[in-house]
Amino acid sequence: MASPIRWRSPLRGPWLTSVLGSVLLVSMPIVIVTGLLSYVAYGEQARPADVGWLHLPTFDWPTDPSWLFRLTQGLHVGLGLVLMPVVLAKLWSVIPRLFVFPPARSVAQALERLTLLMLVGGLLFEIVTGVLNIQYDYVFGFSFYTAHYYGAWVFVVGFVSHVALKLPTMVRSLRSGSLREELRTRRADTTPEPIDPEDPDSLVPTDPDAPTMSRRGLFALVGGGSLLTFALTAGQTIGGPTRQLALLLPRGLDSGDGPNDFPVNKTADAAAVDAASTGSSWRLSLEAGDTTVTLDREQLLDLAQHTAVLPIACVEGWSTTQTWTGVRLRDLAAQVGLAEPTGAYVESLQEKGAFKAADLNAGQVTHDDALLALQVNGVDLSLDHGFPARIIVPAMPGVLNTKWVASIRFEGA
Ligand SMILES: Nc1nc2c(c(=O)[nH]1)N[C@H]1C(S)=C(S)[C@@H](COP(=O)(O)O)O[C@H]1N2
Ligand SMILES: [Mo]
Repeated sequence: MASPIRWRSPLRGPWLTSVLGSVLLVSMPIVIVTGLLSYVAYGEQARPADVGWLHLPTFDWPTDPSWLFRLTQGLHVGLGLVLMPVVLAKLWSVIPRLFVFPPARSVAQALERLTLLMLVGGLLFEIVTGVLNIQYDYVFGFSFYTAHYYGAWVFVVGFVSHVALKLPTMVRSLRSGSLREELRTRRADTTPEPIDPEDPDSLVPTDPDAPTMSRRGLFALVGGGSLLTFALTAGQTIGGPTRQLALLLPRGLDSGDGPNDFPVNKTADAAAVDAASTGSSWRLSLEAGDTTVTLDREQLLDLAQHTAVLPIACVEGWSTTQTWTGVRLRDLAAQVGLAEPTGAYVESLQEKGAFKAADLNAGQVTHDDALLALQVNGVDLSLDHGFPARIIVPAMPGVLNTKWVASIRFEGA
């Protein structure tokens, strides 16, 4: 197969591609599975409305352990970001293939190239939409959830076919070299991989240039890139002074004062929730069937208070663990005569925006630590963190922990 461009890097070859590929083979399934779990955790409302048979069988997202979503979503976003340098290196290693002419010589090969298009196109699309979502830049004119979900399936089909087609080659190529030896080889001693007579499409250049770096140097560059990405993102989860380093996850750099000093996703200003509607005229409306009970904040504080240490874990990958105090959702259901609520629909004072309401499942309403929080870290919630009252439930995606709650409608008999 002829390429119009002469690719001459002596580092390129099936062994190098396979080493990079094996890293992705192990790690990408984690990104895929945790992403699909996020789809389950979000519940009915965030699911793309019309996905036909692409609907996965779902289950009620559990409430134990309380760090479950923190872990799955942290892995999804964290690993997704950290793998970007590996993906780029892998693409670089196979780039001559992109320019081969004619693009396909047989039907089988045309199909193979179609799966490659799905693999690379799907992955780049997922990276771009994912990163833009983290940056809070909804520049695209479509729903992030729908797009990222469809894109995921395109990528998964490409990924699975690619692995099925290339696994034997990968295993054979990995055996053709030794990582340990390559890690000891300096630039001056770096030589091209042997050309495999049985593989005319080999990535090894026929007229290689002199090396400008060793393979060890290339691995260090890629690993360094991943480490840098990690350093620029992990602070959002670790917290403390490292938070200021999390430049790639800018959300939540905005935070409050004193005990309320932890990341704010959307400020009261941004949600157009004003101090007047949250002041002394605020009432919480509790509903079940035809029963409605209205309570003010004093009355809520007179009910049994419960304290729990729980994380907020946002879909964007950041998380923060705080000590919350308030009324158990179970006790609020009892106020409207429901001993065993099977779910709840929570609405906020916010009039516009995607996150102004949320559906909770049975476990999320009845858990001992499922709260309508009035306080955090021993003081009243700040307006930005949801004063006068907010939902906080173990293991629930951040987005469902509605702030500035106005009403809760309980379901159940
Ligand atoms: N009413 C309302 N509640 C909301 C949101 C919102 O935009 N409006 N954002 C949600 C999201 S996406 C997250 S991650 C958490 C963040 O809570 P915090 O801002 O107190 O950290 O609040 C959730 N509750
Ligand atoms: Mo969030």
